[in-house]
Amino acid sequence: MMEKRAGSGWKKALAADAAVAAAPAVEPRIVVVSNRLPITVHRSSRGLESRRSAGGLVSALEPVLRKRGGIWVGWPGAEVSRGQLEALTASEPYEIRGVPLTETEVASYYHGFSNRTLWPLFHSFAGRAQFSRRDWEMYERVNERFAEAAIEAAAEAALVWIHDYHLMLAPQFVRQVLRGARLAFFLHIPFPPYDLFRLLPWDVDLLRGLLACDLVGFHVEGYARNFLDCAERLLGARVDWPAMLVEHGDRSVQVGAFPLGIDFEYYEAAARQAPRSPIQAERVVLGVDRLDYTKGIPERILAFERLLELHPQYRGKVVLLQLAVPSRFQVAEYRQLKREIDELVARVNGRFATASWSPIRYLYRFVPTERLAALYRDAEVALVTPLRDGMNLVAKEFVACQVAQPGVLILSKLAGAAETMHEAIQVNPYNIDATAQALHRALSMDEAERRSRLAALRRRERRYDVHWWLDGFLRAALGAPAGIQPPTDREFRTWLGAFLAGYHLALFLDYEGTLVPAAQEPVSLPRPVRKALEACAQRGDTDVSILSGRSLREIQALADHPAFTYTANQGLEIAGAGVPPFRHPDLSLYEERAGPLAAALGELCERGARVERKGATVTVDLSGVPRAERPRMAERAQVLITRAGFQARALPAGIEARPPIGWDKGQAVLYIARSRYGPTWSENVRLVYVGDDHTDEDAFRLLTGLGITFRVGSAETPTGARRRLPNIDAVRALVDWLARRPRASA
Ligand code: ADQ
Repeated sequence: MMEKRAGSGWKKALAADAAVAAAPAVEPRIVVVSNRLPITVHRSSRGLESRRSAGGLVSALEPVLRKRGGIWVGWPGAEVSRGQLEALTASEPYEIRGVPLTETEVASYYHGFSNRTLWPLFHSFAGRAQFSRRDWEMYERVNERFAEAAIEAAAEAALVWIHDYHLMLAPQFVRQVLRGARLAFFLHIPFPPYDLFRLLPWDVDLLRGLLACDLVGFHVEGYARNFLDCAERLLGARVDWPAMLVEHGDRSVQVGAFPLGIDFEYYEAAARQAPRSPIQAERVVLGVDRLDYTKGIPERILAFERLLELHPQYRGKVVLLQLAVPSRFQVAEYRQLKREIDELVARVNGRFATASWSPIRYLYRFVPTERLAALYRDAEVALVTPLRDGMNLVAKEFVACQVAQPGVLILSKLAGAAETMHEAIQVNPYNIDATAQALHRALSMDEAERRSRLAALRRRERRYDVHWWLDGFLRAALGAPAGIQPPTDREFRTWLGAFLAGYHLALFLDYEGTLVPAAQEPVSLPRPVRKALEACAQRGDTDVSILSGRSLREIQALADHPAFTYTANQGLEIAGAGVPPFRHPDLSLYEERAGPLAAALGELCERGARVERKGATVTVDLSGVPRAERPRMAERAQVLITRAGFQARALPAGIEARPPIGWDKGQAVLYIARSRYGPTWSENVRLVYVGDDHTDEDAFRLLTGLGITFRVGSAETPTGARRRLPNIDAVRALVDWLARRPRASA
């Protein structure tokens, strides 16, 4: 049967809460998306049954949905039909929608990528993380499925709010369909520092997944900063550190710390109403956790053993009561951990137990909230010592339930909760001796000190409860979206100042999409850009090269300046200041062939494709074609391209025909560098390259480590460039700064 929170206590808690929580007058309808639903469905001999799901995420979100209504989308835990799930959840005050998953999907996406890769890595257990391409691919597919369910539920919602590490790609899939939706994400576990995060082979994919949101929230500022640092260093994204904004393509994403609280009033009321617990007569040190290696249960048992060794006065008097709710039993490490704890408990009990006393009482089961509240209330010490924890709600639940004799909280420094719960006795859980000493200190602390510490902890948790958290998060998620800020001189200085100091600069700029808008009709260089480029060229320490897919004649006429060097036909033709003219010997042949090929490909235009010919290159743009038809049309185009003797290259939404010559924009840049500055050019020349499309990616790849590269435009497309610039205006600002930058001697 489904376990419910105590009805009357709950209603009372809600009524009291309504008086204190500063909720907005009109509460926006929200769609919550998480891996687990608040109930887990099981199939047993009696048929389908549902049980309340255990864990921090459900503890946090349940009161929120109960209060506001809305839709909760998630995996029910077993294969059930929509109708069956509706019947099982009919009494809930909000709608529940299931995302059905097969056993294979659960094995690979949930037990695999989520819990064998992300969970250990994000909790700083890099050695335990396994990296499997198959699991990753399943994670992608399942995230897409959650996104589809979210999209369906999002019709009238003000916000789609996606939760936790299982669904870090889902925002991107939702964004692809609902361009204008309000999307937010909250991570319930730590976000690791750059050095750990980049171990993940799919690091940038996850960043891009999250950056499809308007708001990305974390428990504490440290995690938010780690995330910004990764976005800046791995994606080359622009970060406004004081405002905690990160630019992603044409949007700014707000990042922030939103420390999660608990439903304080509810726990307090539950503790006041709960009957006497059987532990009231004993001195109890309490541990409450999901059975997880991050929770530090073995270390805690060892610390308790050490206490009994160092301070025999506690033998026969104090008990460690450890509750552990079963978790992720399908993952081998969790089964191994269970065995390890069983053995440890048996060993320590065997060592110290007497006929009337056992030092450790260990309950491996879910305990309903009313009973849990009584245990929290009657414990003398809560020993909350995770090795790493996003926040940890047990510490907070304990202080909320401490309504009788004041107890003491011992809290790991490595839990997010330690950032605010200053009055707890904080320990490093790996330091067994220090934890044993902390236990001694807690068990011998005088009442005045216990009372003052507890009062401060309770005051804070009462004030910053789950409703406060929700209001803050929703305000940020629904607030005005931050626009794109033009890059500042300070940023250019940070990115390029030291790199350029004392060197000659060879500046390479793509033309269409970088210096002028990409358009079908040729656009000549606007005056202000021309002036800035001229100013660069006149400095004497800077050479300007312009690159284009057009023919040499065309690009020379458009940019029109004798001081510039020109690279045309995607690098196959080079001419202009300072370099011997270059024309690839096969260019004419392919220019001739490109005309008929473009005409042949033109047939596809009837079905919505767009064919564009630039010199010897022909591009088929399929973005106007319905998604389902694209593969067939691309295949057809590929046949024509190959038959014409060209090389076909897949584009994100199309296909390109290019001469089958191992020469591209990157080769052209190196040709210019070598012929203009000699073979040892890198000793005194720095390369900066700015481009906006896939042909520039060849240059980005080749110039990695040799120069600084910028990709212009939406950050949703992957890039090999070192940094990104949001738009053409930002390119102009960069060129302006380069023209004004301090000289080497300055
Ligand atoms: P968890 O890792 O699940 O949550 P935590 O925050 O401590 O960790 O929440 C555990 C929840 O499960 C608590 O509400 C607790 O009462 C309950 N619980 C534990 N053992 C139980 C038992 N034996 N019987 C019944 N209930 C039990 C993740 C992150 C945390 C983060 C939360 C919320 O790992 O760091 O605080 O999400 O964001």
